[in-house]
Amino acid sequence: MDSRDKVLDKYNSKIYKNRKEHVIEIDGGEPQVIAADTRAIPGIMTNRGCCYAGCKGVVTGPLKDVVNIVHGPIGCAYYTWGTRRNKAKGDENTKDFTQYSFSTDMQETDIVFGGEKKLRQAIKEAVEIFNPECIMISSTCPVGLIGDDIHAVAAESEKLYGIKVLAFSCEGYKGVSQSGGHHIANNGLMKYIIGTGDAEPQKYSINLLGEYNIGGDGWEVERILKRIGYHVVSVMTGDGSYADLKNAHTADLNLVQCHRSINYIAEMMKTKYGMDWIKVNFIGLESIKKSLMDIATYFGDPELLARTEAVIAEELDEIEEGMAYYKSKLDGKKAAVYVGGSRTHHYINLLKYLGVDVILAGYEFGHRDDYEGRDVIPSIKIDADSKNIESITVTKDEANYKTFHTPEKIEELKAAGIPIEDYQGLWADISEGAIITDDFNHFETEEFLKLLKPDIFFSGIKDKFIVQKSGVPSRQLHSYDYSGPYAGFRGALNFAKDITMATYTPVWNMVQAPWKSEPTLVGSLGGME
Ligand code: CFM
Repeated sequence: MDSRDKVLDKYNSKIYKNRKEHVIEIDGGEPQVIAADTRAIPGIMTNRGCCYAGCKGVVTGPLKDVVNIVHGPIGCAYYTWGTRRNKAKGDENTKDFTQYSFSTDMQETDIVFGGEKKLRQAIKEAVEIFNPECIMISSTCPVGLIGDDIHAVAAESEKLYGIKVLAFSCEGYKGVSQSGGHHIANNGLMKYIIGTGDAEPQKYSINLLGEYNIGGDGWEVERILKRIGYHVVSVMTGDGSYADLKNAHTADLNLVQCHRSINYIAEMMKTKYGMDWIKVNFIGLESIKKSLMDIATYFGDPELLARTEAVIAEELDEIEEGMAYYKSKLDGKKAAVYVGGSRTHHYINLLKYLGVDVILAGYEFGHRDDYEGRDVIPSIKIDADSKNIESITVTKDEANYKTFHTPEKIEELKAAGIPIEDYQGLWADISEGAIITDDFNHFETEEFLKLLKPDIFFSGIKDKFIVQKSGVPSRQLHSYDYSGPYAGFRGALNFAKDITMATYTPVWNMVQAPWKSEPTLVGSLGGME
């Protein structure tokens, strides 16, 4: 029996039937189909979050000049505040409210008699104290259950205060994971914000989508892009702002880092404004080089291409010695990588470069296209849960529609390997023999850990400590623990250093429960010791 079968064999027949579709072993033959984006089994310790977490926690929360009011009990606001490490900095033109956690703090009486009054009061206070240009309201579970009309309150407040007020019906229970919340947030930003600004278009301007500035990743990517000569109109949404987002439609090209959380905006902007998008990955040296060259090739200016090559060479030069050292320390190690919906793929290239093989991997809430590539999208079954999430249709904006290239030129660029409106998914880079578990749970994590014995385990706070207690070092790939950035050239060096430190720390060999080596109960029976 191989490892996959050994783990699945421990389930009862009902659960086995479900999980066997989600756990697969990569073998080079036929393209493999995985079950994804379906309901987790009740009672299983899944690592997923909720719809509200995807909307407020991931997409709208990082917008720094927005007062994000969480309409609900205090815990929902508190636990989506700060822990994701989406860094932001205000300046003389842009306010930064990310240091505050805004909540209506619903109590039992609000649940019984309705919470709209309290929400109106919260908006009033926020306007009086902080004077924001934009407020976003996110619903938590009880709000949906009692039927507070947050959209009506938003519309009324918008008139009353003359500012933008958006409401998101992203109750935690909607959909099967945080993925539904991404979609809801994308819809709101697209409907009410993108395209409302009047900035003048600039040369070689881009939007960076699906980059949330975790541990400063976005800042590092922006530094490189600006060095080459691009004008970054907006970043969605790490260290992003309402002020920048309004003008996103003026850019020439959308770069998509996290496909899972934001492909909706990329697609809608293509339809509405004619803007192409390309899939990029700024994690791992080979990926960064390819992404930067792809962007320059898209614009097609020889000067820009030359400048890109020069910047790549200089940036590589800076980290070369360090990377070679860490590579010599890490070569031959094995890793498990379990993240949300795109990082698992993003880190494979960097790990490979360092000589680390990914033997176990998975997503919490990826869809089939995140594993198998966008070609499978037409064949994905729409079920009741996905229908529960609104999918909006946008139409051409005649006034702002522009295309950078002719359809012929686009075909030519695609044929040259530029991933225009394309994403190949995790399958493109995962090693033969690796085990993939979709919507991974704690039971499978522990069982595979015992069988496959990776040298390092990349995951999040929910399983970090179980893994470490079993003697395997773990780094959080969601928050980077207290480190970062990991994106860009300098980020790659930070990453290599952190995982070298983790794997060479002798403490992991000393982690053993005391009762495994010495008796913890001492007693006597009938006078005998
Ligand atoms: Fe995109 Fe993300 Fe991810 Fe994600 Fe996330 Fe995250 Fe993630 Mo945690 S937006 S899908 S919902 S890359 S918070 S910054 S690390 S699970 S793999």
